[in-house]
Amino acid sequence: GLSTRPTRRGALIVVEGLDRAGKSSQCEMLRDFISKRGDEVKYIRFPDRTTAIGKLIDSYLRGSSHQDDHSIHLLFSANRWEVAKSIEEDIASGTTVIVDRYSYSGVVYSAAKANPTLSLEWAWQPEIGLPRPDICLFLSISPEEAAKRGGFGAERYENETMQSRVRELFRTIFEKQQDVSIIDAGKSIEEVAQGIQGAVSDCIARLDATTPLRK
Ligand code: DGP
Ligand code: NA
Ligand code: NA
Repeated sequence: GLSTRPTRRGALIVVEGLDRAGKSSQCEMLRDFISKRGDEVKYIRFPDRTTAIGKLIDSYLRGSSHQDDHSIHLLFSANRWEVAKSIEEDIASGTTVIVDRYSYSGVVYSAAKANPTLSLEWAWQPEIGLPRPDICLFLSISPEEAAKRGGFGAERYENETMQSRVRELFRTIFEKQQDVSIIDAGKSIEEVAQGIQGAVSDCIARLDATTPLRK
């Protein structure tokens, strides 16, 4: 008779790093790599500045509006929650989803503000229950290498003080976190891409098609 083979689910791949680590180009190259393997793939990024919440975030990042630290934190989180369902549906239907920044940026950038009532622990709470990545690739870049890549942009957080706090906090959370691949993003674009492709191929090979996405 007809065999109904269940669709192999897609993978949830998160790419994290400081500003100027090369996340966007690497995400595009990874999307092409997965597509060439013959898999369905989507590339999304957070913050998604196109939604109503995303527009508030965009205005805050460009310095056009003020927000309380907690309030903007919850908006960034809400901006992920508003897409969570569609990520789950894509993955269930066999599409691999590459996400440029996720909960890790969420907690780290907010906790870096050193607001006494905005701890890492507080910052994690609204992230609980979001689809959990199968792998997180952290593009690690030294302050020296980042400096070579040119000056900061004009957005909030794009300054030395904030970036060095963010770097320290990424290190702190990724020491404890499983399923994280630290990629030396100071290498050439091709070398970085190869490192990412190796880690992602291993992850996909290990994925049990019948195991649902974790929360
Ligand atoms: P990008 O569009 O990737 O350059 O991100 C914009 C900036 O917002 C960047 O400095 C990182 C920061 N960011 C990204 N996600 C979050 C988040 O969830 N919370 C906070 N506080 N900042 C975030
Ligand atoms: Na940025
Ligand atoms: Na960026």
